[in-house]
Amino acid sequence: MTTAPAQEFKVTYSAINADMSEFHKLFDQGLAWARKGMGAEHPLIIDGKAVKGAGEPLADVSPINTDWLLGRFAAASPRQVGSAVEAAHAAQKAWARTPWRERLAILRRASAEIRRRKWEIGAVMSLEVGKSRLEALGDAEESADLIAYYCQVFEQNDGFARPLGKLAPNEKTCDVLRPFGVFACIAPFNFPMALSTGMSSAALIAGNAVVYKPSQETPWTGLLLQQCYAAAGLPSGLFHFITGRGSVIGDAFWKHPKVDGIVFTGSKEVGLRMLKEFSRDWPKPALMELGGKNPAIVCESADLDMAAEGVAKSAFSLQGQKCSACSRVYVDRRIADAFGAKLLERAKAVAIGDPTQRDVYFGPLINARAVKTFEAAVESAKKGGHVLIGGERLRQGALAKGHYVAPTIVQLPLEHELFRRELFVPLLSLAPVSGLDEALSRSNDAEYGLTAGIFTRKKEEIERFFDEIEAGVCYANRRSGATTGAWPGVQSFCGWKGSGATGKGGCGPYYVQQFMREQSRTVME
Ligand code: UN1
Repeated sequence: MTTAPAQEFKVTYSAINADMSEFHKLFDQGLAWARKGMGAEHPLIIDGKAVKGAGEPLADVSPINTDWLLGRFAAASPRQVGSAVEAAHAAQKAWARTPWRERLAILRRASAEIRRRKWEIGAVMSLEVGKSRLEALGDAEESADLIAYYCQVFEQNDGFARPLGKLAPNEKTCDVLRPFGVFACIAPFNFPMALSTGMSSAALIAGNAVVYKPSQETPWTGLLLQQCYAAAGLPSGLFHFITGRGSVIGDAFWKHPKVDGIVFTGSKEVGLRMLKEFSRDWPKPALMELGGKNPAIVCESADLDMAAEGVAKSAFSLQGQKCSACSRVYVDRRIADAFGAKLLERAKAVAIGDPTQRDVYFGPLINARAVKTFEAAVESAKKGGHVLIGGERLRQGALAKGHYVAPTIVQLPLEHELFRRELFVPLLSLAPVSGLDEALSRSNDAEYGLTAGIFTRKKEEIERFFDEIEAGVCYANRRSGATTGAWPGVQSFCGWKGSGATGKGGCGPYYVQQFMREQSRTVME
């Protein structure tokens, strides 16, 4: 372990309150550590034990340069998933009985361990996902804060036990929230640490056990989370690390009868199928965050520099591969040219390259399939609209080794299909509109409702936006990100409509409760 930071400072996705030379020094150390660990073989971890996989191991390859083999990860069989579920089921009862303050103490140690190792975790994510240094550190830091915040919520609610009323003088009732049992936790590639940590820690704090599957693209980051839980002293039956091919174990993961709940972040298509098939015998909880098609609205009175900066950051950070990414912008016709020019300047200035290097902002897409999606979307944009900037795959020099495409802005007619389809690539669709009325109705004309942003100097327009926009995470005049960058305890990350299942979001004050069911306990004295 190399990287206990000399000083404590906090890195979010867009801001750093410390001297960047110290930041880069520590990141370089993390990177050196990660590079040394490349190419290793990794087993499954079931019940605290290393277990060999059943099939050909998965090759974990960097999207920056596909010659870089990051590691080989065991491929589990459905039977091995079943044994993890059984072990989780057996261990969970004792965990549920453990006093909640003891559970919180263990999880808080896990949060501290993530913070202690954040430079290593960030470096692995940079290699594995293609995140810039700031994005990678932000993800690691958010993970530590997520646990800290959920513990705080649990404490503020006194462990979710409270007295209720009485109908007779000798009647006494206590209302408690209690865990469901075993949660299947299925995580995506884009925030492989924060989303895995947020989903699993909330389940654990609430007293559940977790069977965890990281994305096929990011098993190494998932393994680091398992190590942080183990180092914190989490009993081994409570968190099982299962890697494998989605096509082989995907369904085994949540269809096992002893899985009591699902927590999932991923595509709407997969999420909807799970929701329909999961509650076969009786209704079971399924917490889901399912992507977005997030609009930004730029009004006539907006500060156009601020708007261009906020929109560009949310469209192009992490190469547009965020559920929260800004993928459509509706701009008042009267200022459309001026705004468009400023936005194009920002897109032109994006520093593209190997994102593990300092000062690179924009790395590769996650895989070849994402590049295909990008290329097909550009072709679609050319039918009816036009490409203002970008549109091509990048192959110059070292970029040819990875999955690189250019930051892209297209202008489209309002009816174009690209205003509706989630792409998860750095392609921003823009259209002029007649004013706020049209911008709001176009924004809401979507199956998704995750994040949204507005830029205006008029207070009444901000209020109207908040009242009428159909989205769970709303921002006004946010230079650091028009639609991205929610933080634990600051912005609840709630998907409306096709973006979420429960109407309560991660990062927020109503999240951890969803991993529990209510029991009222009445005693006649
Ligand atoms: C996601 O976009 O997939 O708000 C998760 C944000 C980050 C990530 C959210 N906290 O942009």
